[in-house]
Amino acid sequence: MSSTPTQRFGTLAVHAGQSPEATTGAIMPPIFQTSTYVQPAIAEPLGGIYDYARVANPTREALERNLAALEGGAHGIAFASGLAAIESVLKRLSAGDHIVSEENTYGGTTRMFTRVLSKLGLEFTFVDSRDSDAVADAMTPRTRLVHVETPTNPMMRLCDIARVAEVAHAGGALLMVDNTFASPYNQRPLELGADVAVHSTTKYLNGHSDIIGGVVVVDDEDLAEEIRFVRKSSGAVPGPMDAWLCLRGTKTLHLRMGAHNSNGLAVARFLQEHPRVDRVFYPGLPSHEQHELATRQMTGFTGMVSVDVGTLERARALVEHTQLFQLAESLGGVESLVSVPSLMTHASVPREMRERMGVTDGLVRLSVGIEDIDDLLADLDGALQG
Ligand code: P1T
Repeated sequence: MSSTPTQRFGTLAVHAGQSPEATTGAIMPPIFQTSTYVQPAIAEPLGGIYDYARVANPTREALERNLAALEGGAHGIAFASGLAAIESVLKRLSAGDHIVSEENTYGGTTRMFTRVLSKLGLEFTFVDSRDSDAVADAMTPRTRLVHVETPTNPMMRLCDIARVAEVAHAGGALLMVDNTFASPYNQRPLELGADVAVHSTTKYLNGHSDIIGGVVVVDDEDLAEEIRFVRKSSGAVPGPMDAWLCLRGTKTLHLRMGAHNSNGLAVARFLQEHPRVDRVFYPGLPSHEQHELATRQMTGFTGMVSVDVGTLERARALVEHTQLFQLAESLGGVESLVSVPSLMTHASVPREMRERMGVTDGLVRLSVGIEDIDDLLADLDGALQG
């Protein structure tokens, strides 16, 4: 079935980008587990593109069409990881170019910017993108890209995408939004004015904690071509089996996100009232300082909840006493996970930068899964008593 822009999200999740296989009618896209393709004549690949699987793979293309439809963009370009997807957009730039980045990104993104790409001559300024004036002030004549994450990992800070898109464009730069935490079910950056939406598909899009992957979604044909060129030249492609698994995951994205959103909100409300929790960071709570923006640019608030329990000892006690919430990095899978960002996902961020953003030793991050909510609340209550 081909999809049209008039179809709604759940229909796109199930069908977009896929049609029955021509020879047999197989309803699921085949896994084209091949590295190369036989060409009928020299340099005349079938379909004009199938010459080598780093360049083109039909399973990957089905995933890309599906993800582009979900993000409301024209082009999806899949990668071997979320970091490879982000990196591809920066690899379009040249030494001496300047990037303004939100300071509270995933720790691995900060590490790539400060310890890998800055060595190649790209220059970064890190800002608190909750404040669009801070973004504007950081722009220079050499700024080519503004990169934000919203909600941020792990502080759940928000960036006003429409406003910061205007700031970026006024300075002649593109806006890239890491939409991993929200998922396209809850937030669609391209519709708000961003030029690039990027994901770690490892998280909500795949949703089952069994692949590493990434995707870039853009509307602009020339930009898509540039990013495909970077991928072809650099090589960070996902394998066909992982592309197929992600495509299987996206078929239930709308159902899973509905459950993540409602469980996330219930956990946030419960922890907000809990005497052993000092602070809860969740954009869906009216107490979140950007709740008004959250309700304006998001339609749901995800299963990601961060809490400050005061000290590392208390954080340790909490994460070591949960039974259902498993202690692990990553997020967005059907099962609930818990982590201590200062020692895990954000350990590579310098302590001073970390603490300025609120990533204290007592901060605990929850990825609330889709289990029965009463069991999840009982698990957290028990661990907090322990
Ligand atoms: O792990 P990878 O697929 O390369 O994605 C990197 C990445 C990018 N953007 C965001 C917002 C992320 O959270 C991540 C990965 N994050 C974790 C592994 C984590 O536990 O936070």
